[in-house]
Amino acid sequence: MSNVSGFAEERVNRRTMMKGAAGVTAAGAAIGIGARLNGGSVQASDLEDMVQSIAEERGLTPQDIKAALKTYMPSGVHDDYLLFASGGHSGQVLVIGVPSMRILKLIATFTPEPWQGFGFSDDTKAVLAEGAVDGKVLGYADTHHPGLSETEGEYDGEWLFINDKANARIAVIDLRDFETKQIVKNPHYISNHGGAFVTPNTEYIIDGCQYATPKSWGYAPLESYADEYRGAMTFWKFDRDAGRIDPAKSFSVELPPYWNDLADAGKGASMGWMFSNTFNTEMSYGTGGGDLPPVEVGASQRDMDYLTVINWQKAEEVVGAGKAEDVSGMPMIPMTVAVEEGLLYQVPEPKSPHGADVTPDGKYIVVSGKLDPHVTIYSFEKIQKAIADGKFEPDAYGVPVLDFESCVEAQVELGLGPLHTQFDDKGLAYTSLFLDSGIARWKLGGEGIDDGWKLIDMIPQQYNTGHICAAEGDTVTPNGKYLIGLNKWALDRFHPVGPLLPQNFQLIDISGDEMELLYDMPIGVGEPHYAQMIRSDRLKNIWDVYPETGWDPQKQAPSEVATQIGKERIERDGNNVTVYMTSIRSTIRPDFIDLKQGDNVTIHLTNVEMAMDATHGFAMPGQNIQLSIEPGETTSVSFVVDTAGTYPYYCTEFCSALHLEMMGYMLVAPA
Ligand code: RUQ
Ligand code: CUA
Repeated sequence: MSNVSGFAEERVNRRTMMKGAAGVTAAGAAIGIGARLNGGSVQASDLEDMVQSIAEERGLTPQDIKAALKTYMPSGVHDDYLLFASGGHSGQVLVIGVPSMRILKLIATFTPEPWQGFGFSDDTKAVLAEGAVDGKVLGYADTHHPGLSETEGEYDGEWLFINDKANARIAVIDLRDFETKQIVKNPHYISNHGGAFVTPNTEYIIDGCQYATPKSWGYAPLESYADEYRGAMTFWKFDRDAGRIDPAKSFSVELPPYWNDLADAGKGASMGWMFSNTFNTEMSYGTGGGDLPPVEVGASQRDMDYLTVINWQKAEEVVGAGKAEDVSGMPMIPMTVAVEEGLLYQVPEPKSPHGADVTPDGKYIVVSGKLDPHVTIYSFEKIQKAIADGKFEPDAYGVPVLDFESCVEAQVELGLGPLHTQFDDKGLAYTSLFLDSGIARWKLGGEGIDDGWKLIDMIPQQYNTGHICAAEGDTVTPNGKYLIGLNKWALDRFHPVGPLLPQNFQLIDISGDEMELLYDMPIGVGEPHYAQMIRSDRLKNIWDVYPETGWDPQKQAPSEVATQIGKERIERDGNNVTVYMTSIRSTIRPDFIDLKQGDNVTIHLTNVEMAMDATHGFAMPGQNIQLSIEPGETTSVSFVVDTAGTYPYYCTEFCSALHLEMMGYMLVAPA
C-alpha cells in the first residue's frame, strides 16, 4: 500500500506543480488532491469488498478489472506515451494518450478545421493553398502514415510528418505548438503511399509513388503504359532549422511503372539505404475499356513481385554531381543513371507484398505478402553480397533483379493476410494478420539465436487488423510494453451508430508472456491506417503559450503586424481597410468597424494575454471566418465585404464571466 501511495504522491506533486506553473489556484487543487489521497488509503479488505461489489454489479471478470487498472489514469495524471495516429479521410492527426486512450487533440492537417481556425486565417489558408493540385485547393486527404522526426534512429519529439495518399502530399507539423506548418505537393506523381517515413536523422522524408502515371501525371493513353508510365521514389529534404521541407534540395529516383507500397528507411547496418514494396509488376492497368483482366486479377498473375532497394546516400551524391534531370522543377534521377550508378536494385518478393519493416538493428527487412501466409525476411548483408557477386538479371527496364535465394534469410508462416510488422525490446516481432483478424507474435533470429524465426502466439483482434503500432516500435530502441492494433470496421464492439462503422484501436499489453487485450477505442473520424507511439517525456519542447505577445506561428517569430494594447486602430486607404485588433478578457478592440460595401478588409488580431488558458476565438458571421488566437498569437484574416449589413463579431471561446460581452459590431453601409 505504502508503495502505491508513494507513487501516487509523486504523480500528484507533478500535477500540483503544473497547476502552480499555470497560475491557477494551486492551493485549491491541493485541497482536492488531499481529499482524494485520504479517500484512497483504504484497508486491503475494504478494497477487496469494494472491487467485488463493483465487479458483481457490472459483471466484470478478473481480466476486465486488471485491464481497467492498467489503463485508468486518475484525473490530472498524464499518460506515459503519446500516440500520433492518422485521422484517415478527415485529413487530420489524432493525438491520443496511452495507456488511457484518451483523445487529447485532433491536429488540423490537410483540411480546414474551425476550432483551430485552420484554413480560415490567411496563413493557414496559404498552407492549404501550397497543397493545391492543378491549381485546386483540396478539402480532403487520405492520410495514412505519420512519421515522427528521428535523431540517430530514435524519436526526438520535434516534428511530425504525414502523407496524403490520394494526392501525393506530405504535411509538416511542428511539435512545439502541434500545428501544421507546411504541405508539399509532389511534382512527379499524383498518388503516393510509401510515406511519410524518415531516415535515421530526418535527413529525408521518403515518399513513394503508388499508382503509376506518365511523369507529373500528364496525359498518355493506357496502351502506352509500359513506355510512358513511370513510378518514382521521392526523397524530401528536411531543413530542421527552417522547420520546413526544402523542395529545392529534394529529388526523386525514376522507377519502372510498378506500384510502390509501404517503405522503410535502413538504419544501423543498413544506414543510407531504403526499402519499398513494389507490386503490380505485371503492369496491369485494368480492362482499359477492352477485354483485358481487371486490375485485381491482372496485378496478381505473377508469383513474385519486388522489394525495391535504393541507396539514397548514393542518390544524393548523384544529384549533387548534376546527373539528375529536371522534371517539373524538381530533380529526378533517370532509371538508366540509377542503374549505372548502382543505387537501384530489386529483389523478388512473394505475391502482392504490402508492409516492409526494417528490424531495430537494421540487419533485416521483414516483408509481408497479402496473399502469402508467410513473412519473408531479407538479410541486408546478403543483399549486399548478391550485388557484389553480380547475382542479378535485368528486368524489362534494365533494373537489376537480385537472386531471391541469395537474399532471403528466413520465412515464417504466421497466418492469413500478414501486413505490417513492429518490434519490441525483447527481440520479438509482431505482425498484423488482416484476414485472420489477429496479431502474431514471433521471435527474430540471426547470429547467436538458435530458436529464432519462429511463431510464438497470436492474439485475436476485432476486426481486420491493418497496421499495428508498438511503443517506439519503429526506432532503434523499441520499448515493448504496449502494442495497438489499428483495426478496420468494428462490427459489434460498440453501440450501433448507423451503417458507417467506426474503426477500432485495441490496446494490448505486450510486457508479459501472454499478450493481454486492455482497451477498445472507437475512432470516429476516418480510417487511420497508421500511428506512431512516443514516450511522452521525449516531447520536451512543447509550448504552453507562444514565446511572446505578437507571435507569428507560421514563421515562429515575432509578427510584423502585432498590435499592442492601446495601439488598436483602423487604417483606410481607398477601399482597403486594415484593422489592428487585440483581444484580452473580456474585450475585443476595436469594438466597432465602419465599412462600405466593396471594401477589402484585413484584420490583424493579437491575443495580448500570456496566461496558459487565455485562448480567444473570433467569429465573423456571414463571412466564413472563425479564428483561434492562442495566448501571444497574432493572426490575420482578409476578406471582401460584398453585402451591406450589420455583423456582430465575437469571441468563440467561453473565456471569462463576461465572455458573451466580448464582441463588437462590423457595419457595412450600402455602396
Ligand atoms: S497502409 S492498413 Cu497505408 Cu497498410 Cu493502410
Ligand atoms: Cu475571449 Cu470569450
